Amino acid sequence: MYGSAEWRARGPLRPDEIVSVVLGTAGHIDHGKTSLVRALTGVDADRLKEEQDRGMTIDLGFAPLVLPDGRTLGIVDVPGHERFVKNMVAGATGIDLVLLVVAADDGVMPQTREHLEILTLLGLRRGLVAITKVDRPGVAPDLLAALDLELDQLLAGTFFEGAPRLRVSSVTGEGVDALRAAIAAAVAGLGPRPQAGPFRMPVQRVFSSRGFGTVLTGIPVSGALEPGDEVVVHTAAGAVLPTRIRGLQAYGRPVDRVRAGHSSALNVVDVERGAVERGDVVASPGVFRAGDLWEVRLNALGPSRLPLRTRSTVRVHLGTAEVMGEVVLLDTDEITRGQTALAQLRLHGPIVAVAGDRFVLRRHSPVEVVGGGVVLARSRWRLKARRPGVLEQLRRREAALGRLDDEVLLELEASQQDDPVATADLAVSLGRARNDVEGALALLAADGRVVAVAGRGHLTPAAAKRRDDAVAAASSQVLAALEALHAAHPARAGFPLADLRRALEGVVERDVAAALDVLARDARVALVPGAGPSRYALEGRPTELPPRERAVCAALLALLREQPLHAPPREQIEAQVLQVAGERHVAADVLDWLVAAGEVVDLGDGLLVLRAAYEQAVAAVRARLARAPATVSDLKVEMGASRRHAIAVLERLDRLEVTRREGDLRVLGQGTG
Ligand SMILES: Nc1nc2c(ncn2[C@@H]2O[C@H](COP(=O)(O)OP(=O)(O)OP(=O)(O)O)[C@@H](O)[C@H]2O)c(=O)[nH]1
Ligand SMILES: [Mg+2]
Repeated sequence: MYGSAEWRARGPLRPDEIVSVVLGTAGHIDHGKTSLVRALTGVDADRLKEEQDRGMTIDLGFAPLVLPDGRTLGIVDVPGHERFVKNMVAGATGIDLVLLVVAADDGVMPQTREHLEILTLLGLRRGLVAITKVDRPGVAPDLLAALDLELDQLLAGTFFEGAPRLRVSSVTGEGVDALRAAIAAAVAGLGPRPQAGPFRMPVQRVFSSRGFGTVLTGIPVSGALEPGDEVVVHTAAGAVLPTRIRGLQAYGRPVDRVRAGHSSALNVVDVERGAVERGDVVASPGVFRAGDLWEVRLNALGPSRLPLRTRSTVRVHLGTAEVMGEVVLLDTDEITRGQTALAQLRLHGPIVAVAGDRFVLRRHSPVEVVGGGVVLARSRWRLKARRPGVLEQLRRREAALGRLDDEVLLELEASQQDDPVATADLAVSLGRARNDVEGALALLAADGRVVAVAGRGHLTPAAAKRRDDAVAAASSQVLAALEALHAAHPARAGFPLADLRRALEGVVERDVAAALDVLARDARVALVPGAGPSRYALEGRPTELPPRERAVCAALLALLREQPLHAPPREQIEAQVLQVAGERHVAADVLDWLVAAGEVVDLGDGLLVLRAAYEQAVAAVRARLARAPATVSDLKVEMGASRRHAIAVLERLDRLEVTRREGDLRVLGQGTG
């Protein structure tokens, strides 16, 4: 039926026709999982030729189960063979309900236990037990009674304790309808899976479909998608491939929406089939950042009696990804079955994870499940063991799991900088939706647990205090530095930031910037207007020049007056007053001051002229040109200027549109200068 023309001909599946829960099988090899899925659904989930030839499941299989109420439930069928535990873990990701299969004639076997442990580590909460092959000769009532006892023991204390237990035969069909009804009841008890948050789907399978391109399948763990939505694929190599949803399918039929808990197939554009593999993650853009260092709570579990030592090499299964890495225990050196530890996973490749995600660890050699746990946070760096501060931080992260406001607060604390953290960055660090983080921040700010800095982000109150103190200290230093600069250069109107920075070596740059902002706002520092870079000055300083500068000023004016439009260039003028000035920069400062005060006009190119002489020259040019156009040589004579000065004056007048060039001649322009 599934995949058949008849099934597809039923047309699009409406969202309310799909149960947002996926059921996964579990159990030892050959115990009848795939046969039972076929008895329930009519679908052979062993789709690979090799699987059919060998009569054994290798990779994940998928089948839709139509429940008595007409709704469709997704089933993921997993392999029982111990060599394919990796595929089993990938299949168990995203499921909400487990069908544990135990063959009546074989009883509890190693992968019955191992799968149970993996499911427990992954945080599964609900299951059913199917005792298969009850039609087999030799399956007598006393054998079944013994198996029941064995199962009671195995399942006591696990999430299977008290779970429905049904005896079935996939050969005769005995018990299959009752099992279907029990599954429907369990689904009803679970309720729909929440679909809040950003979209995230670990990829289970990649294939290309003719005419459609690349299709990625999996069970979304959060969020929802519609055709046309933009998503990214985070790959094992750390790439982030942008793409868009062309179409969506569930169980081989088109749907107009997929959501958390639907076994989904995403048809994506512009992504090669070979570019994506199982373990990659499809996600809302800009929400998640892959990482290779993760802080975790670790629980040792599994068949092994061997301890798990710190710095062991492990395989980490998270989502559908499997990545090698090292586990560093932080509060102890080793743990054995039943024990727990705080740890850091140092992976050999990046994965996408979010606090609260479950994972399974397998030992590198011998390959066996040794434990698993919960992700607490992404780490910024390698953590050292037995650091009380680190352990305290991790315990607080653990307590904050599932409470977004606490997660946000801890992330702000962990940012360990006294600069505000932008909301977008916080959301990405946490892998949470921006809206949700904004909501949490608003509540935290209202309670005074964070401080908002308009337009920049948020700080913890402690960081805000440190920040205020640092800015206050920087402010005093800025004022002192400006005081000193003004004393050294009384004729200068202000000082560019570069001068201030030089005077404030050792003070953090961003504190200087913040201090200048505050001082300007409080009208204690002024920004001096003028061309070039901004210059800063102390507000309300007397504008009068001190005696030495006044003397220099008089000397300069006298020099300029002597030969108004024939004066030597600036450097020579400065040199000529050096005796009065004492230092070269004093003459330069005073000249700048005269220019700023408007008493001297800077013609550029080092040419200076007294304002009065400049204005006389301009008047002479205007009068001459009012009669007729004239050459530079004519105008030079009219102005009584050197050729250099005459050209400089005329170029300035051209810019002001008082004059205009026409070939070799100047004519009067429109400007009033
Ligand atoms: N008599 C009888 N045989 C069964 C029943 N269920 C399964 N079998 C047989 O048991 C063998 C294994 O069945 P599968 O369904 O492939 O077992 P599985 O659990 O899927 O195996 P793996 O996927 O490899 O772990 C097959 O030969 C089936 O025909 C049953 O209820 N009665
Ligand atoms: Mg199978």
